Amino acid sequence: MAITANRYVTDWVEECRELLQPDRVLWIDGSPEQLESLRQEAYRTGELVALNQEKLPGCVYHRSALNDVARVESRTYICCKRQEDAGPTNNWVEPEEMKARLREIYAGAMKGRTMYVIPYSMGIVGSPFAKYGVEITDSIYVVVSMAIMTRVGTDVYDALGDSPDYIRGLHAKAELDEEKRYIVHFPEENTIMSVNSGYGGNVLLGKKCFALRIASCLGRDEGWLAEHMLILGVENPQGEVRYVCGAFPSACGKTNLAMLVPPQAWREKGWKCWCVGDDIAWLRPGPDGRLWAVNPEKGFFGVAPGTSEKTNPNALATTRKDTIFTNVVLKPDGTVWWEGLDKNPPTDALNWKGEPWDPSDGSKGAHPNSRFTAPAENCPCISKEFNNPQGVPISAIVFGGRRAKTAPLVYQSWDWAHGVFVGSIMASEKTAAAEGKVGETRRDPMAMLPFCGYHMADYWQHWLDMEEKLTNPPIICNVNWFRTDDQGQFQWPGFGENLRVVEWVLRRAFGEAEAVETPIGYMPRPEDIDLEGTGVSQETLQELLTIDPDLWKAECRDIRAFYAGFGEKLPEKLRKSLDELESRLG
Ligand code: OXD
Ligand code: MN
Repeated sequence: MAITANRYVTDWVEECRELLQPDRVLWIDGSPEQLESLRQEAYRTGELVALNQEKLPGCVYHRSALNDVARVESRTYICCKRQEDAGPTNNWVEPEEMKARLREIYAGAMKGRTMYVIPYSMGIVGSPFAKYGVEITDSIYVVVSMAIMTRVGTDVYDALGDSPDYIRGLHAKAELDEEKRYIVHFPEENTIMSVNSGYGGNVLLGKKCFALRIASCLGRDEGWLAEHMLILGVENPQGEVRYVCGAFPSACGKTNLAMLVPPQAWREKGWKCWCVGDDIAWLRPGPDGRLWAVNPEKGFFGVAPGTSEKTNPNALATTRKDTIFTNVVLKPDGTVWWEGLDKNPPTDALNWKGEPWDPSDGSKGAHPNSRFTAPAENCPCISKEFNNPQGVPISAIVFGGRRAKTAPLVYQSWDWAHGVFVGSIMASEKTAAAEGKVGETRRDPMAMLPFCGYHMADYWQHWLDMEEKLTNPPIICNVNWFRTDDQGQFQWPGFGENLRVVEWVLRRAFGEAEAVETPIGYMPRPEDIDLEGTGVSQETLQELLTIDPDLWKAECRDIRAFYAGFGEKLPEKLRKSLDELESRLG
């Protein structure tokens, strides 16, 4: 029985039922009893494995198919009417043609299965920031994951009333056939369709699909920003909390920064850090002319390998209860392990594929993209403002990437428009872990390349247009924790020590710190960053704050080539920022 009278929901569910032909439809209400009975059912079929309830209460284990372990950008589409609206960085197919293609794959795909209908909210139900969604799926893993990552419950239907204003998301595992795998967005129809995958990033439709790709289009139309950003609160010894948002491509320590532990000497002085979000920020101009941020999610979908007591104790603590582990090592005592957790790989465990694993044979036990799906409220440093429907005021935005030589430790843009330029030229050098040539740079503007639901140049223009609504905008900076010396050794210790840089950024935002002008922007003087206890010398810091004009001239040529790909739509202000940068470099 439908648990909502909203016709826009019931008609659509009926339409999907006719197409996919499930044996039954189950309306998810989000109650603990219903979720528990679904987990029990999934234990029986093997879709989930119960973990050791004494050591990991409420935790479960899941394996995805071997061919289905990551987001598939090559199979991800933005299907708006005009190709030019999707832009050169998105895959596009004409919407009706795509729907016909998908209908064939969906036809009968839930025969013998149950169709689950999940009502969920991104943001606090009833808040001015909140947006609602309904996801249809045939996966219990998706139901229980959505219940961690989003706010699932019948109150979503109450808040929606009889309005059509919700995002439709249709997911079917089908045959998990990678040749027929599609992650498709119809931004003009508020619809997402995902098929032939069971991997979180492709099927938890509230996350990348809704909260970034679809929401970026909603933000463009409604005057706000949906960003791939962490939100961090920094509390000084006087008890004042200042908030920063940060965008980083993958493998740049974004989750670690979101849950940063201050250096010991700073903790002793009373510094504290609070996590509001680790992945997505929805940003709106407030009536006070500041930019206000909420994290629309309710959980963390974090990469497990590399997470340890040393690198990120807060993330690790978050996963000790009510967490779903995917594609990690399963130990015989019903606990889990992954590379980088500690130095003691288990010898009698199953690897992520479910095979007996011998750590000495050189193979990895956990998949490099294995994940934990954990409630944000488990996090020891979760912000008191996490559930504040108004969000938090943002004083600074930091963009970052992994650059061995080019980018300094930190620099501040001249103003908002120049900050948009700084975000648009974000880049990261490939590490051995990623596909492609080591050292090759991949431009990833605002870390949104795979997540912007419309033409990237229109998105930059939208960023530029936001300035008008912000009488008190955040400052915009760029950071780089990954500078190396001539021997290839990192020059900056990173992790908790990054607070020393963030603190300068936040003092700049309040006009409390000095800076010098350089060709690329404002930079701290070495004495502006507290090095005590880092082991970093003044000379090294000086090097970290020095730029090589020749590298930057080459960088400008590369940016020009990158910008050329956006044609006529490239905003004039960005072209001008590039020209000015080149002329300052001489
Ligand atoms: C993520 C990603 O999983 O950015 O957060 O890929
Ligand atoms: Mn992300």
